[in-house]
Amino acid sequence: MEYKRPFGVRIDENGVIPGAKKLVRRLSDMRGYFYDEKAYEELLKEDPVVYEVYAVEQEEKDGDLNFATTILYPGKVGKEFFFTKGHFHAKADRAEIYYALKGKGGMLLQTPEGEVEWVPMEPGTVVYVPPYWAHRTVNTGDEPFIFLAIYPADAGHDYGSIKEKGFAKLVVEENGEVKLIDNPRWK
Ligand code: S6P
Ligand code: ZN
Repeated sequence: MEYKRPFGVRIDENGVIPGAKKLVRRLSDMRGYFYDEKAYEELLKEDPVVYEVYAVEQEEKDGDLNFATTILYPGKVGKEFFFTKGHFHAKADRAEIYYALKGKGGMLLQTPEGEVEWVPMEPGTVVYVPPYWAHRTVNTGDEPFIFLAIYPADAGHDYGSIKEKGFAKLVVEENGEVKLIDNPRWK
C-alpha cells in the first residue's frame, strides 16, 4: 500500500493558503447573478474582484477530503451584497463544513424545492451544510469576509440551477440594515 503523506499548512492573515490552487472571480464572471442589471453594468466598468478561492484538492475519491479558503470582498451591486456564485454538489448528498475566520457575513442555503435558510457568520462560526442544500456565502460587512470550507473530495460542483434560477431570497442593505427579501425573479 502506497500511503499519501500527511501535511499541515498555515492559512495566512489574508486567507491565503500557501501552495494552493488560486481561483479569481471578478464581477464579469458573474453576469446574470445579481438582481439589479443596471447597477451591474455600471460597476462592470471597474470589474472588481468579488472573491478568490485557495483550494487544496485531492483526486475525486470517496472518503478523501478537500479544503479551501474563500476571500469574499466587501461591496454591493445596487443594494445587493457581494456573494459567491453558489452551488449544489454534483454528488448532491455530499455535506460540507464552513468555518469563519475573518469579517462578517452569512450563508444562504436552499433545498431543490426552494426552501431557504440564512445562517449569520462571524469569526469562530462553524456552519454545517447538510446533504442536498445549495449554499452561497454573502459579505454583509465592510472588510473581506474570509472562511475555510472542508468538503468531500468527490462532492464536485453543480452551478447550473443556481445560475439559472438564483436563490429565492436576496440579501440586501435597506436603511443601513441587512435584510432578506423575496427574489422577484425566482419562480
Ligand atoms: C466548495 C465550497 C467553497 C466554494 C467557494 C466559492 O464546495 O463550497 O470552497 O467553492 O466558497 O463559491 P462557489 O459557489 O463559486 O464555488
Ligand atoms: Zn460546496
